[in-house]
Amino acid sequence: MEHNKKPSPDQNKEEQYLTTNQGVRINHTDDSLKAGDRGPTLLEDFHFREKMMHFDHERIPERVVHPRGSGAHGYFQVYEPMTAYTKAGFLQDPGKKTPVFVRFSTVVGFRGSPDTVRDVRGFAVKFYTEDGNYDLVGNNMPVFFIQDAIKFPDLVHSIKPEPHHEMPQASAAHDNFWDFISLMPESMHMIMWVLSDRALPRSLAMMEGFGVHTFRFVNDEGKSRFVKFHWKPVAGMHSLVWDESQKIAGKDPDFNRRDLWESIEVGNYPEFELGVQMIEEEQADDFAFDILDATKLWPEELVPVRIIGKMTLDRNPDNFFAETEQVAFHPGHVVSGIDVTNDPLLQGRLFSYLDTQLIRLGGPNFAEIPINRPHAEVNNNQRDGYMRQTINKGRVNYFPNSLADGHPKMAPEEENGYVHYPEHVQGPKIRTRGEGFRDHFSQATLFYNSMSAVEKKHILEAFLFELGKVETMDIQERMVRLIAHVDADLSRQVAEGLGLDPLPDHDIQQIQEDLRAQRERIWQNRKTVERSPALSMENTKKDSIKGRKIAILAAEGADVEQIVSLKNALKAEGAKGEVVSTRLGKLKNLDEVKIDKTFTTTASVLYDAVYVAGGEDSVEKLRMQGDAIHFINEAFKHCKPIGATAEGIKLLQTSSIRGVNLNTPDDSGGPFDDGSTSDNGVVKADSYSGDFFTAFKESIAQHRHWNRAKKDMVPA
Ligand code: HDE
Repeated sequence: MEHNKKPSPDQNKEEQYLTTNQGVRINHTDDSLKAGDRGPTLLEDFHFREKMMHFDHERIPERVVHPRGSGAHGYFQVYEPMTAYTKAGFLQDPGKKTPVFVRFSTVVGFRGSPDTVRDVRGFAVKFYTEDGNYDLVGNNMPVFFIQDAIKFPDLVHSIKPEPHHEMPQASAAHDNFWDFISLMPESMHMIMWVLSDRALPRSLAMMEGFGVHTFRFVNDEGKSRFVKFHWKPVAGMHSLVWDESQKIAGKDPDFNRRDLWESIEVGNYPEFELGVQMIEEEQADDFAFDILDATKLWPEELVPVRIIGKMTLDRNPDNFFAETEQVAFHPGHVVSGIDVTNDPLLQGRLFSYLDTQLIRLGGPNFAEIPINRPHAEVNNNQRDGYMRQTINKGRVNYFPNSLADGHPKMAPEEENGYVHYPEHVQGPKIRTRGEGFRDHFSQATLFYNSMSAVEKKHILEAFLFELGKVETMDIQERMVRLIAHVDADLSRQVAEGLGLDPLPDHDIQQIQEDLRAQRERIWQNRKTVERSPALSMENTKKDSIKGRKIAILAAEGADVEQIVSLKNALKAEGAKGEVVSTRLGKLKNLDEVKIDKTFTTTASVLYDAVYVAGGEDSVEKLRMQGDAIHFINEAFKHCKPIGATAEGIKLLQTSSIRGVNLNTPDDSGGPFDDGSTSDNGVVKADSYSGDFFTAFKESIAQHRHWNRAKKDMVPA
């Protein structure tokens, strides 16, 4: 972990005295300088005035979007030279480690808002390459709400808390947002993503990332290809459920931030593979989407994702403000071999990100803040301005010059001088968009059709939550009509849930005919797919339990061996077992096992799975504890794996879980169905064994067990 750690001043060294900012040692900091012990404070108290002045100015404006974020350091390595496609230096040598800093964020909530709200997640990566900084400023969803940057201020105003009373916080569930969306059909594809489980990542290490826009790769022959960037989490892709997300927002508002921090501290480094989709210039018109439209993705089944490297996050920041808060990303920070396109959303971003740093970081010298400083040498004639750090030497600060022999000089292309791709551009000055940009629904429908039944159900529930909070019926009705353009059945279910009349059949038929005619007109026979399995999280790999947290319920008299065995087995897989009991300390017979949390300090929503250890006395105590029973019920309702061995099974019998076969020799007749064949992630055994662990591990790797038919009957 230490290998790429930068030296930073250690304020707490033994020999260190407290000083003023001028370096004067301080001899007393608990009382201000006064005229007499009950007299007024004196203006000459330089220590008090300096300390207070600094404190008064500690806050800087938070980011207007993405204010809540969490950062991590790491490195990137390419798997194979990408020379044929790009001359970008950091994509050539598999032996080279390029340092990175990543900032994950939510978009809407203020800096102190909870992590687990329904929102897009920012996924911004700064590569400190030898040829200068490259920023891949992406999101965890591959498309965006709007097609043209000029609509961004409207979008953001509508989703932020309403301006008269500043409510709601970190939520889209209010009239302003849905008013705007109901009038912006281009947003429907993104809306489907935002209402899907993708908006509720279980961990920042368990979500995908996307560059969103189409960029260019340019090789050293000057040949350009269109490219889309993907990050694929090595730990697989997993989400929370909505009820859980809302509860976590109260129980642990730092849930995702804590998970990232703790994973890195214990050496469970988050890893993401970098993937690229490439389209040849000549093929750009082959597909039923406009490659410049950021509300469209390139289905992986049409344009495969090629995995080209891996990013590992292995070091936590030393100081949140200095690094995570002051880091400044910009999609225009590109290096030779990577270039932009005419996507009108990207073009607007190319202006916005520099501009925003002027207000946020207070001036044009933010590139000199340590976290933003390139590792490549910086040499130019820019000078002065607020907070200038560099002490430039010499008299020459202009180009061309003869007094410094023309230095710093221009770099020819062979020496990596950045040359913009010489795309031919010509056209009338107009405020309009390409024809293909008018197809707002094909991919919204593609996304919905690619979901599993459970994912579809979650989208419906999300619509009912969001639109259920909308108070203006006109807005709800406009949304019902818009949703009918995506899926007629979904629209009907939303209408029913909101207590509105569904659209009449002839309206639905008309909508479908109009859409069909539009698609034929715009796309003719261009390539498309009906379904894209890659879009469903159900199809993500589920072979690892790395990074998962398992609650171990135990009380006095619990079977120590079972607990220790499980904890060790989990640790070996990169997962963590935490003992949860009625109080802190150690259980009397469990000297080796510390209790990590109590039913007061934690809750089932903070874990991926729960295990009940055996031991007659322990289980008897837990059976008398409403909190322990609620823990099981809630985990069951959220479809989490539940494990129990020996007497631990009795706690499951006492709970309200249903539809699971819990017959044991000592079945005291819990309220569950007999004869059920599938236990759906409830793993139990008469004694703890390797086989039990293997089965439990597999069920944790599955993450959730959606087919618990009777889970809605469970009170939790
Ligand atoms: Fe941003 N965005 N954005 N955005 N964005 C900012 O820049 C903006 C968009 C994204 O962790 C701001 O430094 C416009 C898409 C991330 O520091 C600001 C438009 C994508 C972050 C800004 C977009 C993003 C930002 C606010 C529409 C995914 C956080 C603070 C044209 C590809 C970076 C800042 C961090 C932050 C403008 C749309 C990603 C105001 C005008 C699309 C991850 O400049």
